[in-house]
Amino acid sequence: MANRKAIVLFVILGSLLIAINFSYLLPFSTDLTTFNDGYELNNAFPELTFNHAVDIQNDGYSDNLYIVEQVGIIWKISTSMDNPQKIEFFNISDTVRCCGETGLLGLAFDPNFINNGYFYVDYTIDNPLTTRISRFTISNNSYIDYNSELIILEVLQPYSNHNAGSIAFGNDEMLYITLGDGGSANDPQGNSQNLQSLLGSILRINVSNSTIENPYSIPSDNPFINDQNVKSEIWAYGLRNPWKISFDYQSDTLWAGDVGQNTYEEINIIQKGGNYGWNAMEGNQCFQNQQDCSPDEFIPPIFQYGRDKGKSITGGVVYRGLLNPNLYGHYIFADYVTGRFWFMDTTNIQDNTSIEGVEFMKYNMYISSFGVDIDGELYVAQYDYNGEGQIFNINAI
Ligand SMILES: [Ca+2]
Ligand SMILES: [Ca+2]
Repeated sequence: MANRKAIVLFVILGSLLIAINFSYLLPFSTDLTTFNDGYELNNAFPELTFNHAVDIQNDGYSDNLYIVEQVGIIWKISTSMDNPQKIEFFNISDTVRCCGETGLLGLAFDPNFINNGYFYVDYTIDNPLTTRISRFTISNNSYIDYNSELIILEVLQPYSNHNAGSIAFGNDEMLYITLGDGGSANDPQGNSQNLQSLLGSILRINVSNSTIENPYSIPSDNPFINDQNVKSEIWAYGLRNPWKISFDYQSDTLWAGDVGQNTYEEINIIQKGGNYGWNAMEGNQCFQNQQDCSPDEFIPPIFQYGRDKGKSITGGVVYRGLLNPNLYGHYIFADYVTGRFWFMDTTNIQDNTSIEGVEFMKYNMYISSFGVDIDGELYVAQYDYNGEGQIFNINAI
């Protein structure tokens, strides 16, 4: 009898626990797969899949969208067609060292691409491990002569990770290049605070008169041009792995997502000559209790989040399109690992003043890049190891 009572009690208690657990867990487990607050991802090109997609760009004059695959291929898609095909635009897969954090990582079209056919890529080569930024030229009939490659800049990479690799032109028509701290962990070589190293920095160079002998020049208004002890290419430094920069051309602001080490992921507005703290600081906190850390010396992130929200930030873009009026002027970004999306209203932003990121979606996928088409409409790249990655739009529900 005692046993039977115990069993009955056990069943009742168990049922109660299950009921409680279900009522508690149901919304929570839903949140693990997807969470939407006002917006959702929609497949932009349902018929098309991509292999290790890492960048999305437009060419500044046509409705073509360019999807960069880390393996060394760039696909061209016409956004005005109903069911567009992907057309191979560029292929250096035989040259590129891929993958992990190496590969073809960045693409930028020359501000005068329509006339000169120039575009720029950032990719990794082996023996020795090197980041290379090159210019290629496309002819009028869309043919690329691979012999047109003009190497702009090469930077040795001490370790295979933290190569950043995002490149972009500003309103000033200068080329901005992101370089991570070199890699490994904790910046063991101290590159990010070392102004004699290009690593851990955002560079700014002039490529408007590039020749093989003089592939770039230093803009006369670069911050360290008169300092003999500093690499004059450096525009900003103290960055760990600025995976994705983008210009908001309307406000003339350069946005960067900087991937953290152990604790914080950062969004930064990049200023001329700015020191963003790494590896003295991680986010708003002194890194590993460094004795010499003086937070006032560094530019703090505009926004940071901790390990409860994500592990690797994917910097985004300021939305200036028409289809989502409520997102106009908002910077939109995500976490690569957790698939959480945030927006922040940049309308009244002031220098170095933090603003709140609003988490508005979560998807169970790896988000590697944001990009916009010629109309400023937003695209999101899903990174996939098996060639099944897709490109999405963000739309109001
Ligand atoms: Ca590296
Ligand atoms: Ca920082």
